[in-house]
Amino acid sequence: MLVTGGAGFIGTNFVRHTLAHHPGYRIRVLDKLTYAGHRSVAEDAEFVHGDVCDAELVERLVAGSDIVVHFAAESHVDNSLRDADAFVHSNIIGTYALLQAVRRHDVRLHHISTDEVFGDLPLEGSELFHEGTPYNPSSPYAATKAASDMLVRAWVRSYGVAATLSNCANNYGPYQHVEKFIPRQVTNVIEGRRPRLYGQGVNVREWTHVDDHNRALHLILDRGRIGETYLIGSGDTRTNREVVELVNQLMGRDPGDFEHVRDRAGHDLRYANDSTKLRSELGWAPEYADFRAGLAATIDWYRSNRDWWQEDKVSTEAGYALVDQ
Ligand code: NAD
Ligand code: TDX
Repeated sequence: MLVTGGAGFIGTNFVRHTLAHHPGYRIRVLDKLTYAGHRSVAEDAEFVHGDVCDAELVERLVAGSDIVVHFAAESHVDNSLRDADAFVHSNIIGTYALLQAVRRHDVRLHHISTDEVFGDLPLEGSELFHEGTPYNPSSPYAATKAASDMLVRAWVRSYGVAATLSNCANNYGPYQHVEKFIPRQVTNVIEGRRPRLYGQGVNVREWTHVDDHNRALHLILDRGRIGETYLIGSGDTRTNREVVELVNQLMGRDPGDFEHVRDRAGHDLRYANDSTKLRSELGWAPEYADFRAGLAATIDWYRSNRDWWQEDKVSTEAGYALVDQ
């Protein structure tokens, strides 16, 4: 199994999960080790340091694989708003390079995507994204992920590539970069800073534990129908303000002790996935049904693994300070 982006947040957890629960796989990771990659974590798998856009390298690695799981991407919306170059490069050209290689070598591909390709839902109401929701991305990040999904679908239809796709909601758990919402607030509190809430904090996200995402991916790898898309989401939606209050509470602080900072440009209002297809076809259900317990365990992980995030924290906060976030 070739895992692209296996040194990032979800990829790292995926490799660990696969080695622990699916020992039949021999894993090779391809990762560029951008600011978001931590090589040390994927020690148990073979590691290739390289760019998924490097067509020759990708061709060679794909030729020696039975299956490719494609996580590699630039993943942070705020970064894409500052400079989208790397997003267009890695997310679009990288997926294209992989598709050409899996097409030539007839190798199964699973493409990891996001609910952000659908744009957002109104704050009020109970509407959900589903597999047929039209694409309407808001941010440069989401637009490049939408483009990569479109390429995969076209390669399935036009060339018969054996690919599946999944669009997951917001993940949380260990090894997530401190630029992202939950680890940023948790590490702020550990360092004696106040959490930072964009705007009024009314935006809603659906929080899914990374292990539940990875369990869904293995079900799709084992029994997903080729050419199909599966939406993944726990069903647990919360406003950002509620999440910050819970972080404060779980860390023994006054729940209302946070700062409002400048809102994100084009900030998507609400994400919520209808994951009925995944649940009914493949029998998936989240094991982390209790977000509070999952968050408490995640907080413990950041408390116990300061060495893992300390350096990233300094550079990340310096970047946020430049744009008043
Ligand atoms: P991440 O930023 O933590 O990790 C991305 C990894 O990809 C890093 O190790 C990085 O070095 C590597 N990478 C980047 N560009 C590369 C390139 N050109 N060649 C090779 N490697 C490259 O991201 P993540 O949160 O783990 O997200 C993984 C995937 O899941 C992405 O495709 C993302 O769009 C998708 N996704 C993420 C979430 C979420 O909540 N984090 C939700 C849904 C979908
Ligand atoms: O300091 C912050 N304060 C804040 O209020 C940060 C970093 C974020 N936010 C808000 C913005 C969002 O409404 O919190 C919410 C979550 O922010 P992010 O962690 O940046 O996630 P989001 O933009 O929702 O995208 C995430 O989920 C979908 C991942 O980063 C994507 O890779 C994935 O595709």
